[in-house]
Amino acid sequence: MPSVQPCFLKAGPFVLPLGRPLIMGVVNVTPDSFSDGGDFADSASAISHARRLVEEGADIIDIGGESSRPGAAPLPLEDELRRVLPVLEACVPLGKPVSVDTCKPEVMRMAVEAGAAMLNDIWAFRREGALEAATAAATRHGVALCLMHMQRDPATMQDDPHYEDVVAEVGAFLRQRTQVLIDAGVARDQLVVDPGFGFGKTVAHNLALLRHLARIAEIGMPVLAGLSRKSTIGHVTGRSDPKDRQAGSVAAALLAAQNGATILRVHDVAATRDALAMWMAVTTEQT
Ligand code: HH2
Repeated sequence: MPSVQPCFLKAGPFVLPLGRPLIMGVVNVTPDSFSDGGDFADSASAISHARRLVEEGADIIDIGGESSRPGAAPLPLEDELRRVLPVLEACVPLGKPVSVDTCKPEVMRMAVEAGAAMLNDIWAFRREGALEAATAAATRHGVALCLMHMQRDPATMQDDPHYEDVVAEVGAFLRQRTQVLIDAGVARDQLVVDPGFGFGKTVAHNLALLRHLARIAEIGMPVLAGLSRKSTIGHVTGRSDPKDRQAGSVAAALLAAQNGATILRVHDVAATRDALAMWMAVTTEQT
């Protein structure tokens, strides 16, 4: 696979230039997310939160109805649809690409019908029926697909995760999964890879992945980095409440951008946007 970074990402009707890192704002329509569980659990508050994130500068909105925190209980299909669809329908007219964070093929299909421009799957489309649903979404509707690495499953992933070489193993997994999608007919410029910070990884694994993110970018697909408010930031900063991790999260987002990430999945859009603006002003040669 080529290691040059793509210049744009196709996501439904959108063509997103990747000349600067894009900000993906998180909207968790959940009572139990580790980062903001319960804050936006009803449709009305989730919709107004999404509007606010767009005003603050989000380039993409990512709606999730099921928490993936370690040990989270699986959510029945009907409940996930009831949480996600009304928020998605209200967000599509905001004019930004809307991503849906799901591993269920039925949710993928209905999300695409309702106007989702991207599907984000922490299982990298490995659950039964997901590959078919994602391939159809990409080839028939032009939807972008984000494939994330996770060791084991949310229930057990943090039970003593182990790698010989975390960067090499995560990279090999993402190369293999993107090839599966390409072989199924998905265009390269609709694919995004994600090392899955916090998903079956210790603090040391997460820091190694952040330090060597450029090796993941060598796959030749846009890299999405989701470090926002995660426990590694709590560990490094000593902040036990995820909502107190904004400064650490912004620093981690900048480091990810510096090391090759082109989509930053964050809760704190305004702060991330300002930090990125400073970083871009210094690193983009203008005079
Ligand atoms: N992290 C979370 C959820 N979805 N998707 C991708 N592609 N990458 C990530 O790092 C990622 C993700 C977990 O964060 P959050 O949504 O805030 O929490 P929860 O899963 O508890 O709702």
